[in-house]
Amino acid sequence: MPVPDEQLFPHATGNAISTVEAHKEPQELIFYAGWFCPFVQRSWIVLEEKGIPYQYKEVNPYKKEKHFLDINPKGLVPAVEYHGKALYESLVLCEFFEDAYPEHKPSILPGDAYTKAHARLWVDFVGKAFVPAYMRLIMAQGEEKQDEARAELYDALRKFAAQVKGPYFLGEEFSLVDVAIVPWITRDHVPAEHRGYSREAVSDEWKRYADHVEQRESVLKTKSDKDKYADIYGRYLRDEAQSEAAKAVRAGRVIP
Ligand SMILES: N[C@@H](CCC(=O)N[C@@H](CS)C(=O)NCC(=O)O)C(=O)O
Repeated sequence: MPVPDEQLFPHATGNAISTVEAHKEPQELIFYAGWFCPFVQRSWIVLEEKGIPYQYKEVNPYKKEKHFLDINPKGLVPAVEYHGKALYESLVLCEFFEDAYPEHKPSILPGDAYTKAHARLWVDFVGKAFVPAYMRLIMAQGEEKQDEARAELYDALRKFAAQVKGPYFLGEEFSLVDVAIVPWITRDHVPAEHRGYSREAVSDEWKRYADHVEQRESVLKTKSDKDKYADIYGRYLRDEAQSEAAKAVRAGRVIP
């Protein structure tokens, strides 16, 4: 039986349409993407930042088609084929683009070893503390659980915001830390409309950072229409989503 998540709007909308249109031609790097996916948006932002030639291919990862499973056995977008070889995991892909295309600037990781390690610590924080807290909030049912989840999310965001040098996480340069978190900022109208979240309630630092980073050109170029995201998030808000991430959050497991 098809899972409800399979019923996806089939293609990007808004600004992201022209970006998809500009990347139809075959290239040695094929980017398997889902227009709706925040993890995809991370890798997509890096491709756009660096002007790397790539071919965009839309995939519905909930269908678990054989060709896609051959590329990513986890059946998740994003994934790439590079010279016929497969890779996946959004942050691994971001670092791969950095390493495989050194002549394509800007760099998303600083050259200095300490600052690079510091950036990776906060990318790790985004994955382990922020993303699960964000998902728990949108999936929480009932006022009490929602208040608890919102407090947990605010706590994570305040810790993050306290480290922001401004205007980007590391200062003047846009980096992997910004890439790791910005797709969820782009989508935060969902908790704002349905879970009592607001940027100002987190902190002034957070609001200033979020308002700035969401205006980055690569972020705008990979963004679809707000109402299309809202359709997908409806399943999370009703706690009906059957994605691997939703199942993991429900079971208290690490998000795959
Ligand atoms: N850890 C993965 C997560 C990717 C992910 O969960 N992608 C979702 C779409 S946003 C997916 O493909 N879901 C299909 C499913 O859950 O069956 C990454 O960072 O790339």
